[in-house]
Amino acid sequence: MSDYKIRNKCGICSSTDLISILNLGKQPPANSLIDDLTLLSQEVKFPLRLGFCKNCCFVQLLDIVNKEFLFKNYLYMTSGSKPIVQHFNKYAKDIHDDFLKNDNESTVLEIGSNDGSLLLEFKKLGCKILGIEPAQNLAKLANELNISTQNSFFSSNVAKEIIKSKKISVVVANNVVGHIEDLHDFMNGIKILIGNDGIFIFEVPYLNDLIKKLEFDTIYHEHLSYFSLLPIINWVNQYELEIFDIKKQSVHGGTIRVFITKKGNIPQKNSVKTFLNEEHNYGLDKIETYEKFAQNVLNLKSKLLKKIMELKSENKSIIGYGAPAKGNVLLNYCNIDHKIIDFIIDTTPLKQGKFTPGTHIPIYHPSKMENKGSNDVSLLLAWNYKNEILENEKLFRDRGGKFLIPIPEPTII
Ligand code: DWN
Repeated sequence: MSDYKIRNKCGICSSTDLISILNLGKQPPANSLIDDLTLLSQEVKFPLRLGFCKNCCFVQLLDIVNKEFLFKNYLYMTSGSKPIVQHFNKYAKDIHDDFLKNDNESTVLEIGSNDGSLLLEFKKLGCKILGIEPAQNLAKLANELNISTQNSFFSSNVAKEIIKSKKISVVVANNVVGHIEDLHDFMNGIKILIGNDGIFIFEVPYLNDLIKKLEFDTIYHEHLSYFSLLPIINWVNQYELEIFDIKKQSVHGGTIRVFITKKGNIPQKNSVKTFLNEEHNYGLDKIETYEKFAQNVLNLKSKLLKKIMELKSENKSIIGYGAPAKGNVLLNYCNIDHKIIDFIIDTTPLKQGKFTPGTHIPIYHPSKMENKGSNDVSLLLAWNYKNEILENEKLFRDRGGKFLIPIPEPTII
């Protein structure tokens, strides 16, 4: 099968009335870090265009890269970012308190369980757990940590096999649903797993935040879907399921935690209507909102490049802080490469010693930055952890080091 194809119909309503709203050019897959610069001839790039369905308002990629290519060996590790591990600790406690307190029999299943960071928190609370993780390297790591993990992609057939031997009370999927190509087989599988009284809880980046805060770098080939409530309601209703609650989270630039169950099983909270009203008021159902967003992204790009050129003219040394997937989208879209950025530091062992895709910037352990200071600027590629990182890098800043925050407005602090 080819590594890439063009979407010709909406992933939720199957309409062909799709239009392109933002074109980020040809980009390498955002997590396809390079081991060896002598192999650049093997580097691949694919078109990266965001589309809008005029029938159901679902925002989705128009260019689909084969999931085997993207996820079979995966370098993003949840445990690489302490703030996310802390977020998952609270997440597990909240779900346990609200839905699992008196249930020691059934199982918490996580789809896209990565290195098992969240399931470990449920295990500490006494829950039975099972992970489904397609990346061989991560599934192996989780099983070595005694987090029971099945190494496969999720599908309705996988769901049918699981319920033969397990009662599932809660299914969670964090920053995964946006990665799913066949949303209908996925939701059919969810319906099979949760039955009449189970619940499905998923967390995804919120389209409202992406548009309002110009988080264009979170648009990459792994993220096929960009969710607002309106299309989600259309999607789950097709499976006699419904949203009974929705909660805003601050991680990853702003996410929503969506709670789903069988229609009529749990009374719907007011939160659903509140979110729907806000989306309508902001215009997430209008093409003009996205046309303005695309123009704002172009303006941001020129402002960022202007700031960087000013710093280079002052002979400042610029380093990259964090090697997130989104960082590679920003660097490639703005053509900021190894000739501008000296190196990048990142806490994830799997990323250290590699190079960024398309821009070929070397990635090192954070210790590489230890003696940086007065003539140095850190381009904060992991801007979603700004507060934690500014706190952790007090020494760098006390030595006169500056941070350039690229999103939502290029700012030096
Ligand atoms: O959807 C996805 C999101 C949730 O996670 C995945 N498709 C891929 C991934 O996206 P990302 O790579 O943009 O996620 P993060 O968590 O924003 O990546 C942060 C990067 O920065 C990690 O590689 C860890 C690193 N980091 C660091 O070097 N120093 C993080 C922190 C907090 C730090 O202090």
